[in-house]
Amino acid sequence: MTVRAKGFYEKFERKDGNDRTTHYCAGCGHGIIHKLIAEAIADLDIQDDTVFVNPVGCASFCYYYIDCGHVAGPHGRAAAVATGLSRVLPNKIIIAYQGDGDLGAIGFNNAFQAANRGEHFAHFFINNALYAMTGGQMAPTTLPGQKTATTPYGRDVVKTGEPLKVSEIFNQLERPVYIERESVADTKRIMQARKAIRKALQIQKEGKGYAFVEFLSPCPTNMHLDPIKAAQFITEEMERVFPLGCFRDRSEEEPASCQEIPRRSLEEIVSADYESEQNADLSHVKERLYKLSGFGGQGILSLGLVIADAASLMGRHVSWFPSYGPEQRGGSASCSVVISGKEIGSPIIDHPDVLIAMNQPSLEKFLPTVKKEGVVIYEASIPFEPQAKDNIQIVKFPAIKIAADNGVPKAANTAMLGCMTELGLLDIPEREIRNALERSFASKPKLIESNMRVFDAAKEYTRQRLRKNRPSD
Ligand SMILES: Cc1ncc(C[n+]2csc(CCOP(=O)(O)OP(=O)(O)O)c2C)c(N)n1
Ligand code: SF4
Repeated sequence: MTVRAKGFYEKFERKDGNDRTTHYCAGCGHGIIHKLIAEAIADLDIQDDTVFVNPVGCASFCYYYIDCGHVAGPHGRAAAVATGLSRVLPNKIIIAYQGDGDLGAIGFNNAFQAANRGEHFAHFFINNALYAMTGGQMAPTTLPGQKTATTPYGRDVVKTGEPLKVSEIFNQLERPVYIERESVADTKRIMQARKAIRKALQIQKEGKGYAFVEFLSPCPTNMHLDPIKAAQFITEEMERVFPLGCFRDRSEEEPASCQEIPRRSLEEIVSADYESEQNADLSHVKERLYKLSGFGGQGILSLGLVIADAASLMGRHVSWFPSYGPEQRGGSASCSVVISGKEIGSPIIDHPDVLIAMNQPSLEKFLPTVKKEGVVIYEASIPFEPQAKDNIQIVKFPAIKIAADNGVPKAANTAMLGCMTELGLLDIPEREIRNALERSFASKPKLIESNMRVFDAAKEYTRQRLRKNRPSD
């Protein structure tokens, strides 16, 4: 039986299929680097205290293998996620792991700013000179003349710039404590890489600050080379552009150069910053679940944000959970808002108390999910008469017409907000709702007045025509 390296899971049970092998191709540098990190975590006895931020790229699945805490960041955002984690978990070891597409392209500014602030985490940067996971496109680190899927005639530096030397760039910054570039192309180099990983993690263990290690790493599959030739490419071609070595090691200096970032535990932050809210008695606040839905472009997500904003400034616990993607291009969009007097377990709503449906597909989709005695407000122009059951109250409301009649056809979401307010569905003083609506137009102040007009007209319509149905009465 194969014996796993220390720090790896005994079996890769999170991985579908074969739980004995990794998903990496033969000769891939990621597997080597994972092993070095896993062993270092175990040897430094920090396994139970380590949180690993996974990238998007071939290494998205680090969490299959390395036995420690894991968080998956969005593409390019590992350094931002690591910043948040290291600030609220000051006694933990945080590792951000990123490829050269993830760190050098979409996430460069995140990474650069974290290095510039000297955040307390170990930052491992895997430079294989291309985007591997997506099929071998040019990365910022692609060598001049290197052929990739998007540079079939070789990278033309006149058109696309020179390879980004991230270690050299970070070395211009004041606050990083340690910066080193190594390679995993052969055993001698792997031993240097091993040392660099241990150093970066030791710096974390001692709470000294930001440590960055870049690895030149083979990707035989997308380099279209066998593993031996891919390793040669690293040593003979990549090292010429990206020389190996330690750029900086200030770990033995007095703490002055390892400047301390104010870090407070989550508990401290909650008790200091939200003391008044903490002390406020919220036991009377009933949890309410709102599902807001319609076409992408109807302002559904913004409507949810206004409600969430108003409730959060009232000291309520709030979550806002959008669902979009292809829906933004004309399909259905929705968001879930939870307002509660106690901490919220999950932002996902299966059975809302209140459903706002601005189009027919959303009405048909979410109506069957509404709780008994819940409320549904649907856009009056939808050519569909929902049938009430389970004591669900159904309100037909001409949001689009009211918005258009008041000169802002796009403000049907604001009209819905007016209706919800007047029907007492929000349990938030109207003043706070108006403030939140106004804040939502902070970058477009010209729209405040017209939206207030729509809000008032919607309230007036509701008072005159629907108020007798006020669900909370
Ligand atoms: C927002 C976003 N844009 C683009 C993508 C597509 N994408 C997935 S991985 C990746 C680049 C991966 O390259 P790299 O960071 O170098 O990692 P590697 O796969 O080489 O290890 C891209 C562009 C995505 N998932 N999300
Ligand atoms: S495609 Fe390249 S980087 Fe991705 S697993 Fe295979 S060898 Fe590794």
